[in-house]
Amino acid sequence: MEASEGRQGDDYTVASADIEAFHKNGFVHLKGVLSEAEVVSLEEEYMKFIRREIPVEGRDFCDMSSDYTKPLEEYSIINIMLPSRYNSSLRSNIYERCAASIAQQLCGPEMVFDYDQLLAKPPSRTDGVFSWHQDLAYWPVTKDTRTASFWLAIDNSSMENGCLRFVPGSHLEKELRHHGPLHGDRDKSHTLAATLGDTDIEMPVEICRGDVTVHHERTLHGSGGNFSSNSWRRAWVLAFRSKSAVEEERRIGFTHSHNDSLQVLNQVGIENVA
Ligand SMILES: O=C(O)CCC(=O)C(=O)O
Repeated sequence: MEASEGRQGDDYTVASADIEAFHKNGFVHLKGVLSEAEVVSLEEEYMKFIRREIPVEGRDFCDMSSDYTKPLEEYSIINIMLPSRYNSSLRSNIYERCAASIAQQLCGPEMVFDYDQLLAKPPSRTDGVFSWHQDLAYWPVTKDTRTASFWLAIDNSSMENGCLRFVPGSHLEKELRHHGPLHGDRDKSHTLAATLGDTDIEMPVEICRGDVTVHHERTLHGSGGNFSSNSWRRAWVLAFRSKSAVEEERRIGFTHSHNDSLQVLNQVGIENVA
C-alpha cells in the first residue's frame, strides 16, 4: 500500500489497482476501512437491533433465508432494513462517511447514500444461505446504473461462517439473470433467487472485521450457511447510488423498505403488493 492510500480521517483513499478491479470484476475487497474502536461502537448499536431494543416495523425485520412464518428465535439470516430510519443517530456515522469517500472514487462525485441494512447469521445456522442474486432484481431499473454496495464485516467473515461469494464479471452481462421468489410468491417472503450456470465461477471472499467489500448492482452474489458453532457472521450494508438514481427511486415511492407497497421483481416489473 502506498503511504497516501487507506484511511485518513473521514476519507479512505482507494488504490488505483482496486478501482480497476472493481470495474473489471464487479466487486472489490478493501482492507482496514474501520478501526477496531470504530467497529466496537457500531457493534453496540447493531446488537440493540438484534436484541430488539430498537423497534423495527413489520417486514423490515425478517429472515432472508426462509418465509415469514419462521419464529423469530429460529431466524437463520436476521435481516434489518433501514437501521438509520429506525435510529436516526446512525446517519452520517464514520462508516457512512468513509463509504461516501470510497463510492465517489469508484463511481464519481454524484454518489449519495441510498439505504442501509443489517444481515446477521447466528452461530450454527447451517441453513442461513443467502440465495444467489443480482441486487438490481430487487430494485427499479434506473437510467444511471452506477452503484457501490458496501458490506462491512463486523465479524471476521469466512467460508465457515458464510462469507459473501461473487461471480466475477457478471455485472458486465447485458441481460439480468432470471430471478424468482424463493418461496413461490413475494407475500410469503421477500427473497429472490437466481441459479448459477455451468460456466459461472464463484469466488468466495473471506474478509476481516473492519474490512469491506463493494459491489455493483448487477454482480451475482450470495453466501453459504453458518457452520461455525461459536462465531456470528454479522454484516452492515450501505448502498450508494447516483443522486439521480435515488431521486428516481423515491419519485415512484421505492425506499428499500420491505413494507413499501411497491416491490420489484425485475423480470416481471414493478408490482404493488399491498
Ligand atoms: O450478507 C449476505 O449474505 C448477502 C448480502 C447481500 O446480498 C448484499 O449485500 O447485497
